[in-house]
Amino acid sequence: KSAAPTDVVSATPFVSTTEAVVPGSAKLKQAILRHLTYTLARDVHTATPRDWWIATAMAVRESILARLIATQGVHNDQNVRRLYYLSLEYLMGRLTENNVYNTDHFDDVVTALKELGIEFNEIREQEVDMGLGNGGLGRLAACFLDSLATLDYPAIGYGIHYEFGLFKQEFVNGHQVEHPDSWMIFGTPWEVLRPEYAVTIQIYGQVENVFDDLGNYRPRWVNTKSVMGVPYDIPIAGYGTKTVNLLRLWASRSTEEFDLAAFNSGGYVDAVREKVVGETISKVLYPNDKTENGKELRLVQQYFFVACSLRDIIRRHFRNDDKGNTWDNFSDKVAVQLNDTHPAVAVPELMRILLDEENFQWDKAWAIVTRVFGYTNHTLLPEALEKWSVPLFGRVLPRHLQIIFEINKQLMVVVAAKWPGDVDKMRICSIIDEGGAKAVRMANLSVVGSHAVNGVAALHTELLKKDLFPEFDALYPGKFQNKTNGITPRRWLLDCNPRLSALITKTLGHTKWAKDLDELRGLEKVAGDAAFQKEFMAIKRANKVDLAAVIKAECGIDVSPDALFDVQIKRLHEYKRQHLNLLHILALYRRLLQNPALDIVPRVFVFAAKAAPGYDLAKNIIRAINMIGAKINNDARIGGKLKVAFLPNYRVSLAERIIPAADLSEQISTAGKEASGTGNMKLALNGALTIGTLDGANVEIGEEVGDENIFIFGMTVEQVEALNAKGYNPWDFYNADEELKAIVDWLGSNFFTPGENQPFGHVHHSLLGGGDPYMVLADFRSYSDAHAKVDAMYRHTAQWAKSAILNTARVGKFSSDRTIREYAEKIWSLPSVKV
Ligand code: B1N
Repeated sequence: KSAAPTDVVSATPFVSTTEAVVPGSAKLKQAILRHLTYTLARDVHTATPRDWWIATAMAVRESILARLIATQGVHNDQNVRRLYYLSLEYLMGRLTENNVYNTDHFDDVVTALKELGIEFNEIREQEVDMGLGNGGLGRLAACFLDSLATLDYPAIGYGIHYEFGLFKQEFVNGHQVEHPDSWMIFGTPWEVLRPEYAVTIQIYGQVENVFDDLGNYRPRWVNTKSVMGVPYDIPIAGYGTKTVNLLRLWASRSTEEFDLAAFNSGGYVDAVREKVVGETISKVLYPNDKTENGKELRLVQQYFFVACSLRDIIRRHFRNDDKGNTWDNFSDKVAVQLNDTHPAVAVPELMRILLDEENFQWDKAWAIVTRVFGYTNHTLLPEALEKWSVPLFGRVLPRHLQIIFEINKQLMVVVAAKWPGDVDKMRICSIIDEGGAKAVRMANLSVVGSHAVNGVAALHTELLKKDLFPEFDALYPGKFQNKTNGITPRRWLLDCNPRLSALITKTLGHTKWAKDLDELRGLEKVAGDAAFQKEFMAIKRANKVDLAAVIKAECGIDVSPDALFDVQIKRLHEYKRQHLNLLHILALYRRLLQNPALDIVPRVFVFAAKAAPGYDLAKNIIRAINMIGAKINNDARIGGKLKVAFLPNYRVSLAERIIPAADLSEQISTAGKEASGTGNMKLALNGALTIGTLDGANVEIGEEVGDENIFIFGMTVEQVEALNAKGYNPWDFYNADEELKAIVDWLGSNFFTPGENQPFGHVHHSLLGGGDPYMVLADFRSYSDAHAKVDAMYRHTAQWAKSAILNTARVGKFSSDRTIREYAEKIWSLPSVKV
């Protein structure tokens, strides 16, 4: 074996891989100019802002790639145990600023650019977000990669190199309009193509049932189509450490064999044209967050990236055969985490490799598989639990379907032994749903195929055990665990809120907090200090001035930084109840119209949210907020006391502008429906107070910050269950509350869009005729009362400031570093490795 680490090659011909660039603004300036000339063919006179951004990224990249090579070399030489994170989504956002901060190049970059007459703040706006995810699940994967590298855990993320990430959102007359997100059309300096690790995988075809000479069943998967996966590597630099891990994303390419038939019959040009089929697999991210649609291409995407990744994992393991690696120690070296059920086809795929390619006996293969996998569940909502129609599954992956049937057969034996004669238990546990059209239940497959299953917040995990999987919890005691989500404090405080970061560093006298977020507890003792409160609130105000400029530019709305910024930013979903927020806005507006002298704290309601393109109700809620907002914003009668700003195209880089400026964080899902939430953590960390239900991680945020520093309202999970059991009728709440009745009727009218017929009919219907499945009306009054308490507290500037500071001081638990340490200890048995 050569001495060079085999996972890494030189990325650009200009960079020496052996000699890291010594930090220092002079060296950096040189490197920037070198890349301007030799990578971009520009000089300082013709360089565009985009050129400066790329040259800067390329310059910083040099030292990151050098560290990547070193890290992979150490991991390889020490034959370390690694964690492989399989996720269909990574919501990375912009990479440059985070990489600059994590590698401690910030001051040098700013200085170097200043000497060249360039502002770093301006060029960083050139970078398009890497938006390869829908929402919390994809962003969690990105935060985990940051923590894994920061804590020196050997880890590789695998996913798909989508050509189009989550759609761009625009509003036209208040309606959401989607546009393709061609984020990589001009390339990105942060990825490296690795043709030498391309793999070819098989899909479709049939299974031939054949027997070998000894009479053993040796199925053969034949007449398959081949697809090639080409990996792009994105370096993941840890903060304050030398470790650089990688995110490996697969792009699909047609192989020559793929269209041989077309080639022979239709001739050359048709054959080449047909090659688009293979390229289609990695074309586009499905924009559905929790609404599964069972589309064939989605299953093909899942299998494609899983098959490519497992091939790569196995290659890496056997490359170290000289260090003793065999299948016998595979599960000692390999831990694979399934980010929800989206990569669950990895379970039958690894079985297939072991059985059909490596000739393992079933039991030995199954023992390896179940030691390797862990499964994270992210939702209890039934519409989000993946199911694949059996005929569809059998057409795409015939051999895998056979294996799933065999796994299920053995599962049924175990279930029957535990509950003799109880067919109900068998029906519930079965991987195959037999009620109606037959379907493969991917969650059941994931539970059975993994050694550990976890929920993402304490409450969610309890409900996972009690409501979704009580039988499996009884069958496999100890398999279910909780791992409360977290967020990386690097992106979500250090990078996005430099003013507050500087104040914290000055006050605590160190920067350790960015790596040990519990250090923020040190702020508790100054929370009541008037001078500190003044500084803290001045920073909040400065961040609000910045956000006000964004609101002006994006929405054309003037807002005052002295108003209370009331923020709800997340995917648009009925269960998240943006329409509850809207009802409260209508109530305030009506109260002001009826009593113009009413003394309320001026508020700016900030929304940002994308709706899945086929989700009509969600889109109608967006329209309602936009049109009602427009009316309120232009109504001189209320003297500017209320403003509604719906910022278009919510994405990571926009969240980074909104979160530091928020006073109030809306976390108002129906209790039991939001598995965890992570925006709640980001907002609290940046000094926003939460108004929220006892749902997901809100419960734990309340435990940390204390009851007097959070506004909890609404029904508990138990109360929701009881009301459902008794039979919920929204009309009871509508008829019993004069104000509620008036605003719901108002919403149902065309007051806000004269001339239109039932413009918000969909929302209105969901609240009354539709049965209000998320009990918006039931929680309205308690929500409105909680807002009155918000209003009262905000008037007491010192009290509000103290609470805001205590929020920042007390949410250290929600660092993804804590989460990752728990996974590493309790699920992955993963030692860290210092580079
Ligand atoms: O995962 C986040 C949690 O904080 C949120 O509470 C949870 O809603 C979110 C199908 C999902 N659960 N399920 C999804 C995404 C895409 C898809 O196609 C389901 N996202 C969540 C992180 O744990």
